[in-house]
Amino acid sequence: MRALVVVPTFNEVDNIETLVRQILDVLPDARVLVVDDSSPDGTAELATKLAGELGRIDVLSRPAKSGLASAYRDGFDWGLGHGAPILVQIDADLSHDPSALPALVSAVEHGADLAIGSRYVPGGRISGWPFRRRWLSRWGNRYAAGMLGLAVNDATSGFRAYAAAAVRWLDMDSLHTEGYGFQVEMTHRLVRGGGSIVEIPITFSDREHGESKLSGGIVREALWLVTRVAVRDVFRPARWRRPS
Ligand SMILES: Nc1nc2c(ncn2[C@@H]2O[C@H](COP(=O)(O)OP(=O)(O)OP(=O)(O)O)[C@@H](O)[C@H]2O)c(=O)[nH]1
Ligand SMILES: [Mg+2]
Repeated sequence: MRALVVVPTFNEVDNIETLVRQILDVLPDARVLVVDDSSPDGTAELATKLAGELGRIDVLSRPAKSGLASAYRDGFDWGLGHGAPILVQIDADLSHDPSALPALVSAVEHGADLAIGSRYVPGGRISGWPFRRRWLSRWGNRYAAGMLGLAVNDATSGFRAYAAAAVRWLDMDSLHTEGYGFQVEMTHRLVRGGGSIVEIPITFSDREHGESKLSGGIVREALWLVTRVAVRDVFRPARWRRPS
């Protein structure tokens, strides 16, 4: 297996088939793991049917909606247990175009600990978001990068690929955030611990089917995390270190 692409889902029945077909197409030697939290719309049943039809797909069904970070934690654990050398994150809502996957995976194969699909590097784009959402994301990212000293343009992006070794030393069991603040938390740990990051430009498209799970609580959680961690950094040395 070249890479494991982990797809967290909650009510993505209108998106999952298009997505997994595209992933399997662009990465002929990768596998897909759908991590579904008992979606009432039958996402897991459809994914299981696709697994039988297409192969290279597994489904991890969890009993209740438990948040994005824990879905990735469980998905990555599964991947490490099955010998995946690279672990990829992608949203199921078709916001992340699978055609960028080979570039992300290749960046890790060429030595990056983390490759981020970035909206905010030259060549990156956002399609379909209203001004308010763009503004929040852009300035949220500037705030996080400034406060945490990250030379990263899109630390909140959920389209990314990690080297398996990096996932191990980043210790996802001790994360403090559940929403997309966890993307920032992982990025920060990786930078502080001496890991390397490459940003690959992507076009992000707003979802067309299904409902967004983004809430004010998730935004507040992320802002609070950034502020708290920035203060803590002043007093405490890095706890996660890249093994040399
Ligand atoms: N397994 C699982 N997946 C989740 C959970 N919350 C969100 N997801 C999935 O995570 C991905 C991102 O969620 P979205 O609702 O698109 O949230 P978002 O991308 O932050 O917000 P939008 O930009 O408005 O779409 C999607 O594939 C969701 O189905 C959860 O609690 N459990
Ligand atoms: Mg989305």
